[in-house]
Formats: sequence, structure tokens, C-alpha cells
Amino acid sequence: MDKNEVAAVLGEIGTLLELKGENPFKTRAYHNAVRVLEGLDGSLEKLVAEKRLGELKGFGEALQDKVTTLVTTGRLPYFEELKASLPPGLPALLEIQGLGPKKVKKLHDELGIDSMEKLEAACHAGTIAALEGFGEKSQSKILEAIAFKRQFASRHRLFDALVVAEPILECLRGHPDVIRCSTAGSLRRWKEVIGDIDFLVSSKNPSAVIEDFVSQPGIQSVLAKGETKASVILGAGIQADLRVVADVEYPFALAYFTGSKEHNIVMRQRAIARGLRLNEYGLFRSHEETRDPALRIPCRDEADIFAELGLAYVPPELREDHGEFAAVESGGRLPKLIEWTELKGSLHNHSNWSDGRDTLEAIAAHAHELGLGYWAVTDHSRASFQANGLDLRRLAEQKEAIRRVNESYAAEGSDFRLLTGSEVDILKDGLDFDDETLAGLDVVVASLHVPSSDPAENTRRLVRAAENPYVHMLGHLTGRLLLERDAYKLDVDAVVDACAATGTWIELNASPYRFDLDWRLWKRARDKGVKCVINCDAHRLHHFDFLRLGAGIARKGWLTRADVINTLTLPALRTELEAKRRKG
Ligand code: DGT
Ligand code: CA
Ligand code: CA
Ligand code: ZN
Repeated sequence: MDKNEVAAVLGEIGTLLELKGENPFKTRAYHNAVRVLEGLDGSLEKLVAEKRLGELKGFGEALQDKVTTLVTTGRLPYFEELKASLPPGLPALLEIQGLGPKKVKKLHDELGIDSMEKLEAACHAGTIAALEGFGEKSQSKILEAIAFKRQFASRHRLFDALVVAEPILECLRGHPDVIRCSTAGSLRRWKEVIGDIDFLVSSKNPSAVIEDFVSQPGIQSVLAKGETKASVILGAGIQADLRVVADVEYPFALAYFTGSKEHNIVMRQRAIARGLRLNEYGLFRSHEETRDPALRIPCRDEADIFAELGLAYVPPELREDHGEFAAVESGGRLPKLIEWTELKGSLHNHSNWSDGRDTLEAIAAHAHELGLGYWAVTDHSRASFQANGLDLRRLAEQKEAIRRVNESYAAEGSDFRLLTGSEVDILKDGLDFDDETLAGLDVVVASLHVPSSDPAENTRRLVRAAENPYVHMLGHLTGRLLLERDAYKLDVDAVVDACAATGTWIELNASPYRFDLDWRLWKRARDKGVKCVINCDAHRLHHFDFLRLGAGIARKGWLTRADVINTLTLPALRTELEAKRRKG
């Protein structure tokens, strides 16, 4: 286990102990340990190997033992026993606004409440209002909070779903009874927000696969279990459906359950137009609905199905009926979509100089280790004081610090470089830094963090930022936070036009909370000549992984390698970074 995983387990232990009503010193020790680990610069593994955990603040012997076990074995029996000793639904109650560990414990001890459903029923029965320390008002607040949670409970950000789906897929892949398997549905199509996770498996022994699927660790509840399908609620509160089919049916089932519904409808129509029938069981030589194996046209994979219908293969990301059919019929080809491994770095990121967690040295080392060519440090500008934005003096110091880091790479003969930069705030009347300051930076991202309520005003500010010759790109253009906050009101088309006219790039912010600009808008922006930059907006080292997410969203937006600036090597990138300034 790495540092972050260990910290997550310790945090959970702290919470579970609180739910048990353990003494506050003990629980606080765990929460403190989380902070210490989060702030730790070096390798935790190394500290463990050298038996130096005791040097960390507040790490007594018991804690050292537990961390050592976690790091070396990846498991901690103490944690598993602790989890098993509490009702599984209890931690979820903590997510209800206004309920802390003390209150949840009281609800459990006095009323036997161990799930959202029981809590809701108790509210309706008026039992919560009568409970000491709660009252009428907090009872109605709890009901409101439950309703709020429900509204979002069935929608999840892509990353949260991937994190739980990928290990399950790996398990299925290793199962002796599984022939082929895949995710399907909106997850496979890389939608930014998904309802439930879909898995598809082909097997000669469905019941063995289903049994193992519903009995995997960490499942909250089993919603349904049949001979060839099952539905469960995973630990993260996300529903997952599994379907098991015979291997001859697998390509057809995969195409069907990948969707989208809109895409499937057109596929079925094309089949009908050819005197065929397409459904989840096959493509049949038939004018009626059927699943007669004798009529099935054999297809080894999805590409065969597309070919039978006179189409080139359409990757899952494009199956939204957003123009893919027009592109691939009558011998047409899709553009070769970008691959995330073609990305050479990210041009909008933060360090511990503003609101990021890591040092310049750690950031450079991580990017270098991932085989990237460059990484821009674009910390916040001074107006973002809540994010510890840099003033002119600190910006100058940071440039110097970055120069020193780069010298050490040059000395080792490495071509890797950090790039200097700023995520400069777009203020009411101009940018937070003057042109001269911006001209001294490698990379300038301009972002609107405090929008106006007037859409025309927002549009005007962004257009002006694009017109500045020292601004390379606009960051998270619409400001949306998925499942949390809508985009601010503005005329996106007008801003895209301004970017096209001035040669300003637009960021595809790859944070799973943002994915901003939305994938639906990229085809049009690209056709107007606007280049995309896929940026991690990293505040932590593990945010570097967002490159893969962002590239998937760019694929969904039909973008190719040539459309994305940060596929360029460093020398080619430097030329492009200079281009707008020369024109301006
Ligand atoms: P989600 O889960 O809401 O994010 O979206 P999907 O697309 O994953 O939808 P889901 O899980 O309900 O079903 C998976 C796929 O199965 C869906 O993309 C297309 C296919 N499918 C399900 N129901 C129907 C249907 O009534 N008609 C057609 N043509 N396809 C369907
Ligand atoms: Ca789904
Ligand atoms: Ca589903
Ligand atoms: Zn920002």
C-alpha cells in the first residue's frame, strides 16, 4: 500500500472508533496520523524499511505496527475486525449533513438505527424529535438531507465509478469460468457522470461467476440475483449490474449493453433496412424478432457487427448518435482519436506554493518518473488569496526555484523540464498580473474564478482575456463542478470564437469534477480551429492520473492527436508557446 492508501485506512479507523464511542485521544491519534502522512515528503516504504516510523509526530508503537503491516502486507486484520464489528450501513449515515459520529452512535444505541431507510422511517414516526439532543428541527433537517442525498445518490462521477469498477473487472478477468469480460454502459462510453456500472461476461458456468460476484468483499447489498444476471450495491454506494452470456452472444450483448440507447436504435434500424434483426442475442437473418441460433450471423467481435451493417468500427466513446453514423457509412472512416499515452505533460497544475500539496522537486520527480517531457507549474495569482495565490515577489522566487530544479535535470542529461507559469485570475477589469509579468513566464492560463451574475459580463471578461497576447489558454472555461455546481452563465460560442480569432487555446480540464470544456462542444470548437490542452489541474501527485481521464473525454469530443497541444514534444511546444506572443 502506498502513502495515500494507508492514510485512507487510518482515517477510516479513526471514524469507526468514533462510531464505537472510543476515547477521543485514541481517535484523534488516527486523524492526526492522516495529516502527518499527507504532509510526508519522502517515501513511506523507505521509513518502514528503515524502521524509522517513530520519527513521525504522534506515531506511537501501536500505530507504527499497524502502518508497517499495511505497507508490507496491504491488509490490516485489526481494521477488518473493526469494520465487521459495526453494522455496515452505519458509516454511510455520517454523510448526512449534521450527523457526526456522536449522534450516529446515539441513534444506533438508543433506536437501533443502522441504515438510511431506518433513519428515514424513524423521522416519519417522530421518534427522532423525541430523542434527547435532537428535537423537531433537527428531525426535519435530517429528512431534508436524506432527500438531497437521494437526488444525487443515483448519479456518480466517472472517476468514482472507475475506481471501484476496474478492480472488479480485473477479478472477473482472472476468474477461471470467465471467457471474455468488459465493462459496458455509460462507463465504457466514458460519460462524465454515470448512473450504474455495467459488467458483461461470457462463460459456460454463469452460476459460478454470479456467486463470486455477489459475494465479493465490500458489497453493501445484493439487489437481485438470477441465473444469468445480478445487481449489487457496491461499498461506494454505486449500483453494479452483471450479465453473463454464452460466448457466441458476447459481441452482440457487448454492443447492446454499451449503448447508448440512441446509438442502438440507429443500429437496429440499419439492420432492419437490410432485412436483418439486431438485438442483445445476435444479428439474425430474419424479418421478425428472434433469437434462433440457426439464423444468427456469426460475429467474432463488435467490429464484425459493424462490418455486417456496412460500417467501420465505432469506439465506445463515440456511440452517442452524435454524428458517428454519417462518418462511418459508405466507406467513411473516423479520425484516429487521441490516446492518453500520446500526452507529454500538463500545462495547468499547482504546487505547495499555492494550494497544491507537493513541492516542486516532488512534482518534477513524479512527472519525470511517469516518462513525461514537461510539467507546467501554474500556481494561483495574488487575487486568489484563499488559495494562497502568489504575489510578484513569490512568483519571482518560484521562477528561480524552478530554474534550479531544471538545472539538476539538465546536469543529469535529462530533457525533462518544469515550465514556469501562472493560473492568472481574470478580474472584473483585466488580469491579475500585468503583461510584463506574464511575458516572463513560460505558460499562462487565465481563469475566471469569481464570475459575475451577468452572462454578458462573464463573456466580455473571457473574451478580453483571450485577446491578451500573453494568455496561452483559458482554464476551466465554464466553471462547472459536476454534480455540485452548474456552469456559470455565459455565451460559450462567443468565447470560442474569440479564441479561434486570437489563437488562444482552450483547456480541457481533466479533473473528474470538471471535464470542462464539455465534450459535446469540442467538435465545433475544433472545426473553428481552436486547439485543446488536456490539463490535470493537479493539486496532488495522484492527480497526474487525470491525463487518462481527460484523454477519454477528448476522444468523446472527437479530438485527435493533432488537435491537442500537449501531445507536442517540448521543443515543438516552446515554438507554439511563442507563436501568439509574436503575432500579438
Ligand atoms: P447510466 O447507467 O444511466 O449512466 O446509462 P447506461 O447507458 O449505462 O444505461 P443502462 O445502465 O440503463 O443500460 C446499459 C445499456 O443497455 C444502455 O446504454 C443501452 C442498453 N439498453 C438498456 N435499456 C435499453 C432499451 O430499452 N433500449 C435499448 N435500445 N437499449 C437499452
Ligand atoms: Ca449503466
Ligand atoms: Ca445498468
Ligand atoms: Zn482554477
